[in-house]
Amino acid sequence: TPRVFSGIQPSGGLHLGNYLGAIVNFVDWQERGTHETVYCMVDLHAITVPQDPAALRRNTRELCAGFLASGIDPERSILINQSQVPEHAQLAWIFNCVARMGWMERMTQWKDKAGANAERASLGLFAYPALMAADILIYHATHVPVGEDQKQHLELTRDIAAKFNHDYGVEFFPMTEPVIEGAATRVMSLKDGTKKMSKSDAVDGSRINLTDDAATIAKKFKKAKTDPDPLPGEAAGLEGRPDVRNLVNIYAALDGRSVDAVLAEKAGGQLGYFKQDLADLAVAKLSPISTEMARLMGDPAEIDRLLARGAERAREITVPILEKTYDIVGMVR
Ligand code: AQP
Repeated sequence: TPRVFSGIQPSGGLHLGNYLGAIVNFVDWQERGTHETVYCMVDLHAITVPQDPAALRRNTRELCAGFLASGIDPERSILINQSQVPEHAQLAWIFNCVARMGWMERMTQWKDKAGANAERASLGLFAYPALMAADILIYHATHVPVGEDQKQHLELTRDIAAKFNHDYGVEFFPMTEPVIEGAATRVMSLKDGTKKMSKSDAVDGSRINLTDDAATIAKKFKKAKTDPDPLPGEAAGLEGRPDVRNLVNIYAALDGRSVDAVLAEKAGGQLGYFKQDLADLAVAKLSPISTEMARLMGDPAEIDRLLARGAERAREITVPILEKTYDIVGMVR
């Protein structure tokens, strides 16, 4: 069966960027039914930067609740927590020995996150993309729906697969395709339209969390950075206005319309009114999800049961692929 794999870090709460850039597409692949779909909370990735243990545990369960509330069906998709399927980390070690230092050093996420302080960054942060390649390739997944920011890591995944196949003279790991699609592949910060919306941004007002209530959502959009000009009549008029462009993109994505269609209706409108409309739309779309998340979080034992079951199903796939990999590499079994 052709497979789709993707993951999200439990490094904080889910935000609108994760939802529109990733989860909406995860649900879409599940609904298409053309591929087996595997979705993962990547807790091993989360600890590449410091995490408080209690918060990590809560964020992992909350992320699971977010997947379920957004429409991931644990019967039709395989829903797992990374550390519960040990073959991810085991294959990652092999890939640490395949990937080259120089490849990793060129990763922009590494450069952004380690910054000038690479000496003090964790070894895990440096090796992050090799673990990501293992997450995908331990399922022989061919399609990986992600936001725009993950494009470079997916190219590296192909490089690792190709080098492994070449070094060992096999055609074992497939070439994966990044699937960067949907109306919002790059949702930007509400405080800076040139920076992506992210969990790790210290300013909570920079993002809409899936758990925010209606009043908080309205307040965050109201305080979102914009400029004093009214809305243009078409997308071309958003040139040089990244903050406004971001808000219009979010509106269009939430409403399932094109940016031009939204602007045709709102042309000439003041941003203050548009922000109110946007808040209403966001609340209408997100409040059923946050309500359902809160309900699911009331029974963490049920979430844990579900994840244990997901891990069992996943390992039917990952154990044989790891065994075959070890065999190719020459490990005595
Ligand atoms: N702003 C975004 N717009 C569109 N897609 C996004 N994704 C993340 N941010 C946006 C996509 O969500 C999936 C999970 O990514 P992640 O777990 O790395 O989430 P994050 O919010 O990017 O996490 P952090 O901790 O906040 O990381 P950094 O340090 O990168 O800011 C991916 O498919 C991602 O593309």
